Amino acid sequence: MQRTSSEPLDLLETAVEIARRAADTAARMRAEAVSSTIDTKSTDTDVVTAADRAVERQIAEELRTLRPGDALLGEEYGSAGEGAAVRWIVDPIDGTVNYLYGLPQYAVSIAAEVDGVVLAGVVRNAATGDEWTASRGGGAFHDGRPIRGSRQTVLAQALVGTGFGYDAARRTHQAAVLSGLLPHVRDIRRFGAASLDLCFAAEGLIDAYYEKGLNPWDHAAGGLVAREAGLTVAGLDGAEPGLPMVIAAPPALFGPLHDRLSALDAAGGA
Ligand code: LIP
Repeated sequence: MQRTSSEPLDLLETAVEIARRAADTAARMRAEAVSSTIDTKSTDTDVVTAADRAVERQIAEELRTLRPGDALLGEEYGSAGEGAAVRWIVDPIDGTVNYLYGLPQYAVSIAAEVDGVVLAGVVRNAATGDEWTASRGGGAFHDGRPIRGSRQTVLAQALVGTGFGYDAARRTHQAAVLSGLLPHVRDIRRFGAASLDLCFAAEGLIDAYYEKGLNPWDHAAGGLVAREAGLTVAGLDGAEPGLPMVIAAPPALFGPLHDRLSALDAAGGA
């Protein structure tokens, strides 16, 4: 039965159904790969790439069946169906290094955008089953429980999440930014999956999060969860969150963190 609604809760229902099946596939493939890698000596990277691609194909096929007129932007296969009002933004496995190592911090992230505005999003930890959801104007939830971000107001007492790119030149600059920020916050946490980092900030498990170099599929769903939990989610100098910078923080912390990151040229470098 094809679906055409662009109502946030209807979009969320579809995203959640698909994300749950996709997360099961990711978990199953990892379990199978652990045994097969030992038997076939295929490379770890092949294992991760195979799972990434298989999960995105599954998501894309289910979306084509349920919502044939919609567009899709996925990490592995890029864009399809340009120009449609509804676009699905998909990261099949966010936290691929964690997936490779078996660290239980990797997620399926699916967001639904209508006319350029994200209206629904789900982030499902494929290792633990933890699931964060949000719909625009409808609040943010962890396993169905309403969540709100941190009430921390002092940057020096803030636990701040971040992440680093893969490119050595970019990591050099990110390390310099980190060393400039570290003396001014309580501490730093690096979990390895942006979508989950944003959900942790939405729940107050960390006080704030920032990262340079995120693609739309990394932050579309988690960014809505954070926004609906009361956080400010933006780039530097009033920009939308995007490749140069994503900052997610409670309003009282956003300014001090933003200004510190701006002074450190956090959006600069490679
Ligand atoms: C990851 C991001 C994370 C970043 C990692 C990596 P991937 O995405 O979610 O925030 O710090 O370097 O880019 O590559 O695992 O899908």
